[in-house]
Amino acid sequence: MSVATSTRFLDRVTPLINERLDTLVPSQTKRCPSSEVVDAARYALLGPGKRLRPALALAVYSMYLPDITPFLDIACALEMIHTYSLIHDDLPGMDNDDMRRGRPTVHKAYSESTAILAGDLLLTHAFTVLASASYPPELLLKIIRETSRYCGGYEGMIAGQTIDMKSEGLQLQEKELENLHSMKTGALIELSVLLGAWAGGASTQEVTTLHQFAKSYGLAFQVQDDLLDVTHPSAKHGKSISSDQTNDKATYVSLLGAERSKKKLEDLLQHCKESLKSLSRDTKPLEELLSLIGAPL
Ligand code: GRG
Repeated sequence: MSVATSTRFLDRVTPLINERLDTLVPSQTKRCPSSEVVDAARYALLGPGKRLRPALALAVYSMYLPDITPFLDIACALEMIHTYSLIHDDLPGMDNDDMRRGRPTVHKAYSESTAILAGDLLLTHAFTVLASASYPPELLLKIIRETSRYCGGYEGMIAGQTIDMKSEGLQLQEKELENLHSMKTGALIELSVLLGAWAGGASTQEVTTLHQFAKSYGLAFQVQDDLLDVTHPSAKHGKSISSDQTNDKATYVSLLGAERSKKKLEDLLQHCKESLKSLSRDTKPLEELLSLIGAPL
């Protein structure tokens, strides 16, 4: 399955990702009849997300190998992990959000205990999917180890979420905010790019350049998210008030103000473009995914 045609990259890969997610997380198996937790996991996973993380992984991979078939399950595992983080982030004990992806959050549509288990299901099942991919054992081991590390509680997404929760009501310095976001939101974005690069066979230098791109992309994504929270809260949460303000979160907008945050966003996007220019590859799919966060606010 090659994705090198003229339509938009995201439009080409989204149906492939959605179809595969539906198969990888079935509503029932031979040994396991349908259950509410599985239904809840599928409700969250198959909802209308942008599929940004698998698309990033596939965009990087396809710069090296045009047939994305062997890598598709690994890209889908990233979406499963992302969806788990959203389900848990929305819980009353965390951000307490009622709406996600334009629909009631999982704990609202089902129950709190079902939402916790649905998130757990997606996280653990993602590792089953990764471990079942057809790659040489050494590469697979690296993919599994790094996925665990980037999502984990020491230097990954859980560590970022922990700092985020502890920082509510506090005014952070810019470096502290950057550290928080590079783990909470950035880690999974970096991981997506790195998995595409490793599985695609990028050189050490290309991996370094792509990692720099991913770091700036992840931060730009977060600055944009903070700006959207105040400029277009209903587009983001389906509510007319800022969720970050309600939860007393430290954000780029509260720290730098809207104008300096916009300038920071521009600088980060510029760095992303320069990183891509230095790769002698077809970077069009990545440029397209970059333009998703570069849209004027
Ligand atoms: C609960 C372990 C744990 C971690 C939660 C990533 C995260 C950590 C929470 C998400 C909270 C949040 C709204 C962060 C802002 C950036 C972000 C991840 C937005 C949602 O990502 P999109 O816009 O969502 O790619 P879709 O629905 O399109 O996939």
